[in-house]
Amino acid sequence: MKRRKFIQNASLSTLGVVATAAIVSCKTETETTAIVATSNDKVVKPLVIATWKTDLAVETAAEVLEKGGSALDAVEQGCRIEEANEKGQSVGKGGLPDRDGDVTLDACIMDEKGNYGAVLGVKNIKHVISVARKVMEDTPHVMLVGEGAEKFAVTKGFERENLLTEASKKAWENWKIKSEYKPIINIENHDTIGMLAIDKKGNISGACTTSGLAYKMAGRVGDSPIIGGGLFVDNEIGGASATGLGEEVLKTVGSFLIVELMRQGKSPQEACEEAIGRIVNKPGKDFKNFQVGYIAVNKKGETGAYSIHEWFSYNIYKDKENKNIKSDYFNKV
Ligand code: SD4
Repeated sequence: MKRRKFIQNASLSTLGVVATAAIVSCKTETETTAIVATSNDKVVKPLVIATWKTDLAVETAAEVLEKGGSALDAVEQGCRIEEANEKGQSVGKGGLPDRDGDVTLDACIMDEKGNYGAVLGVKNIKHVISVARKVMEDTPHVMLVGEGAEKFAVTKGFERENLLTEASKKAWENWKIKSEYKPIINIENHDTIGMLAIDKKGNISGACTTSGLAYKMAGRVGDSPIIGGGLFVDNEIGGASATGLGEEVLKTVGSFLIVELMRQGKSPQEACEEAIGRIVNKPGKDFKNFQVGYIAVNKKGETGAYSIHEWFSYNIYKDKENKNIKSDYFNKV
């Protein structure tokens, strides 16, 4: 099957309004799927959307954008706030450790050119989102893992530090009494941060950073640092990010799926709902004990969010206001 992609950029001048229209179409011999991109609709920018209650992170990203900074700088700076927040037990310093007591971090970042960088299973370095950016910008690779990633970070000036706080150590010691390993995720309270931003130029970037599942097997990596899983950005279409049980997100390539659904004409909300549907509608899938939540934004600055269960929320900055909003969800019984 032949597949061709046409991208056209055209300047239109209608009724004194100048707008840029990007027309993206994917043609095969039997079908024409099209749509998406900007028209002369009002584009909401700057804009930031991030998983969970992440007021300060979103405010920080918004400040970068309001000063004319890039979406890439905004998502990096925003995510660093959560990485430094020791109270958040699923990101950066203070993250809950794996079953051996090691805090291992995963992160990835994507820019408006479709570039991607990631680090997986990194110990002793707090700002892994910035290390992921260095991988993207300063190496010929897209992913560095474990010790190699840590060594790379140190060569780039990042300092090693103990990421296990007293509170997280205590929680791990309590967990060890029973050592019950269930790869499920509490549906109410998580704070992996996935963030998407549109800057004043209309460019979109995204970032995602986490310590992964608490008490995971040593070496386990979830969706967060994987392109198309925890994050995907296509500057012509939009972006998406995930939180929750990474295994389920990975099996459905959730963030990539959402962006592709938007490319086919779905709104960010419809695309998030369909991506959750792909998880929960698998025959025999017992989704009662795990959570997955998605956020998405399209090129126009329309947003969407959806989760399996109640309790997922997201922060959104637009029209100069930063709000935490409860997401709509699937399991209403
Ligand atoms: C993971 N998706 O490692 C992450 C965990 C998460 O809020 O999002 N926690 O599977």
